[in-house]
Amino acid sequence: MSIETNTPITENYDENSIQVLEGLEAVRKRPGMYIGSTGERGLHHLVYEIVDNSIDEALAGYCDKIVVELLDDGVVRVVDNGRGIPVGINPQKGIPTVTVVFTILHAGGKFGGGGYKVSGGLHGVGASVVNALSSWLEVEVKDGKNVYKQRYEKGVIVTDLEKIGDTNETGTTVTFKPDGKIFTDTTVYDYDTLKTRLREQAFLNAGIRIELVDKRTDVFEPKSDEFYYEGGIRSYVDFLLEGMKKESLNSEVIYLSGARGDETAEIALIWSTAYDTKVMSFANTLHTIDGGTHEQGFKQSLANTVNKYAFDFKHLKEGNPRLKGEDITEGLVAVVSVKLADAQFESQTKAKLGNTSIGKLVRDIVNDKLYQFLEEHPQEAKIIIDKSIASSNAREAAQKARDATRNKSGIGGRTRMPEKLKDCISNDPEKTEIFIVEGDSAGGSAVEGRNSTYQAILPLWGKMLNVEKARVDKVYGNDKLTPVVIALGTGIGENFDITRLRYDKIVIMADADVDGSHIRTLLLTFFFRYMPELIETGHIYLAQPPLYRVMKGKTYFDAFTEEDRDKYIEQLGGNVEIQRYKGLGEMNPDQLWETTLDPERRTLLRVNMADAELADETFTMLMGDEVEPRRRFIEENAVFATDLDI
Ligand code: TSJ
Repeated sequence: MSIETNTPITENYDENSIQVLEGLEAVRKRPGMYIGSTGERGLHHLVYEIVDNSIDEALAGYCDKIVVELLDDGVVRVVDNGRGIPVGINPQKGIPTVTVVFTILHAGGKFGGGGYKVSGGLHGVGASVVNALSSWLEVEVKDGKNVYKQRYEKGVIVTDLEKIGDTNETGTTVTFKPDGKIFTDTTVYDYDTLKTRLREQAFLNAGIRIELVDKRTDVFEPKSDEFYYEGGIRSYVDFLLEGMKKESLNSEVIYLSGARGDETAEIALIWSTAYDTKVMSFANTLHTIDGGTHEQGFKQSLANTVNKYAFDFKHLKEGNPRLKGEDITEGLVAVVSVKLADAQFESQTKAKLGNTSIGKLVRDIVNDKLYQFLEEHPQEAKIIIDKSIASSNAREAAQKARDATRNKSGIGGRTRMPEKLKDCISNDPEKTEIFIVEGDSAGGSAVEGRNSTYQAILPLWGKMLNVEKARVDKVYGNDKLTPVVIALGTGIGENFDITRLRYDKIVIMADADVDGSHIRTLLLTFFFRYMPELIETGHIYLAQPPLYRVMKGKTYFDAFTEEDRDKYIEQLGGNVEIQRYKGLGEMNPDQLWETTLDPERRTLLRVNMADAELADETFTMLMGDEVEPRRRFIEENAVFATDLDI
């Protein structure tokens, strides 16, 4: 049965109806113009277009639950418990509003009671596009009294809006099957892609419950997820932090928000031990991948506010340089979410917000409220400022090393090698090795004991550092690493070029004591942060000098661990002589060759990324202010070792 007030559409084919057909015809002719692509992305976009409408209803305060179901045959169903799309006759078009929504291009969001106050550039426009690109689509509306239903095929009405039952509930259900003739690559939805997007929407709209249910029986395991975050973007920041597997530096997420007129902005942020920055920005819950005024306003005012506080509260003295934005944002995890009536999107991908007023709102919020937060939480403020200063030091050290390599590799001339480097004769980068040796005396023995054709020696730090006193960050924060960078030849950071590597194996040779561990940690951290490709391609090794020599008559074994030592004692039937090697510095050249340098007899440990990451964490810990973990490190004297390479 059809509703009484409604004249059957078929009897009403006037100019409007022709426009309708022409409009949706255009969508089918050039789908890419409306949904970006007809590939996998476009296919998923259909779901977002529909769900966005339910989210708008939730933002308007009338809906708190949205369910997305994946059904057999590529069919998707979206259900919400909002007011239901209005079924009354639209005065301009003379047909039910719900029919307008699905058959007239760009009708969404601007129909009914004036649409929504806050609506994204794309929100609400998509229902007719989805309809046009679906082999069929059915909408059901519950208005608290009746259940209405209408069906379309390729955007064309095939049944009038009919009453199909009674109800005391309200809500909208849309079920559709994307047209395989349009989506020629694939019509199979990827659960995880939808999951990521729906979770994001739940974060951005605190208090909305979004459920994703995979009901496909053909190929897939049934699975489901439910997203509901009371904390909104605060929870999002926590979630991002968890995903990065880094520790937070602040005790909890900092949350700032404000509104002006019909514009609102909220910001959640926290600093972590990471070295990169993760700032995600959204406008009307759309991810602005290319940033825009809101994100730029955030970063600018963040830098200004932290600097202002640092100078006002004497963390920086008059005359000190300002902390740079990139140093302040190191380790930052933040979500910026703004809502505004008339969002303007720019850039090719339409993912950059252009409204200037919202940038100002964000700046004002950060300038006021973040400053206030820092004033009220001086310990948190100190953590943030210390982190920025450490980042600034590390950046300057890297810059120095970079400059050093650049200046010395001018056109025409060969790079001048560091004075300390005792290079090998061969320059075949497939066969040569460089030993980075701790201390001068070990360096001397190594130079004498090596195979000078293939083995180069680079002693670090003439006199052994008492690193415990010097603090690792002090070592890192100067140009002591420059000779290493120059000797390797690759450059660092974005200038890194592995084809210029001068040696096949880079071997860190340090004692098995605390100082040795510090040096391993330092070098591995440096390689990890500035030359990770060296580790990924397996060029970095740790030398394993033995700890004991177990002798009986003319027979002897070198032991690298205490277990090994005991094993050899047993093997030789006891009554043995045991020599303990105190350190590399105490070995004579022959001993060093036999035990540590000779490719036939030595043990090398190849460093992998996990080892280096661990070193990076250890380094961060050593740089930090906590005394207990430092003490523990010194006691345990960590060794980084995995793949055995003999
Ligand atoms: F995309 C869509 F149009 F197909 C769609 C819309 C799909 C789904 C699953 C839900 C919706 C939708 C629309 N949910 N809730 C609404 N709400 C309205 O359209 C609505 C209801 C009442 C009033 C009013 O002023 O009384 C205004 C609007 C816009």
